[in-house]
Amino acid sequence: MAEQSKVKLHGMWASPYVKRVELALKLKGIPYDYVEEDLWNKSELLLQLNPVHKLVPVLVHGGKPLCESLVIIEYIDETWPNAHRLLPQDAYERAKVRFWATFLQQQVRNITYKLPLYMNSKNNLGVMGLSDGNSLFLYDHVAKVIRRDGEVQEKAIKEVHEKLQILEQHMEEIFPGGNPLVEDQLGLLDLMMAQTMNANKAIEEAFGLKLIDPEKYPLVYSWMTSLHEIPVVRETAAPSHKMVGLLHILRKMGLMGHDL
Ligand SMILES: N[C@@H](CCC(=O)N[C@@H](CS)C(=O)NCC(=O)O)C(=O)O
Repeated sequence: MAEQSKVKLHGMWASPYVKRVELALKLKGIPYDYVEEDLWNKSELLLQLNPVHKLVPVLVHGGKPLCESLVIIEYIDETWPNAHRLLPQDAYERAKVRFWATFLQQQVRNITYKLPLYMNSKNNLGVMGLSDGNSLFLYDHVAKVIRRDGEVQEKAIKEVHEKLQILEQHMEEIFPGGNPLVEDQLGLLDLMMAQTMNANKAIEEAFGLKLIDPEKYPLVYSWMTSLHEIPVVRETAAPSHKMVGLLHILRKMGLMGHDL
């Protein structure tokens, strides 16, 4: 491939933000090279590519970097418009998708975890297959559910449910006429939620906690489960044994008081 059209994605294996971008590239059929970043010990290159936020994902197209997952996905959609549209063509529908994308984006915040501290005292990361010195990220409220006990955990569980309730109430507005949920019609909002069921399953396996209750949130649950069944989503998901291992470490660290 000519240098000016090469695509490179800098990411981290567990990052839901990176996974969205990977999905966009795969759905469009765009060949790309993947570079796994050590977020605890960030490379000079990553700092140069994303000097403002210093986060992954970073997409480099023809040598030019782009940061922020939603910005990157819109760029991908506009640069390769002929394959698999990710945003609606109609301006009003596109604005609505952006509204909900912003809502979903505002519900998440990355957390940075100083894994090496834990690794030095317990040295058990090899078992999980994690590289030395990675930082780890999860949805904010969910992270509190995992890493806390007692009242803080109860409050975090309540917050997760409030967010899910808002989504459930608006599902018909978000997907007027239903969401076909077939691979060739996945859109931006699907990409944003694509890893949620994977994380939900890992949380249930690790701690027996059911966060997305199918009875309380039938529409959201069915959206998440159908998404999770789509082959490209499954292929892109982080391996569940690694996710479960990661969750156990996050909880141990949280309970030991290693905080952000
Ligand atoms: N708003 C950013 C969030 C990206 C983000 O939080 N990336 C995390 C990985 S999940 C990261 O690079 N964290 C490194 C750090 O916090 O130092 C996006 O949508 O791309």
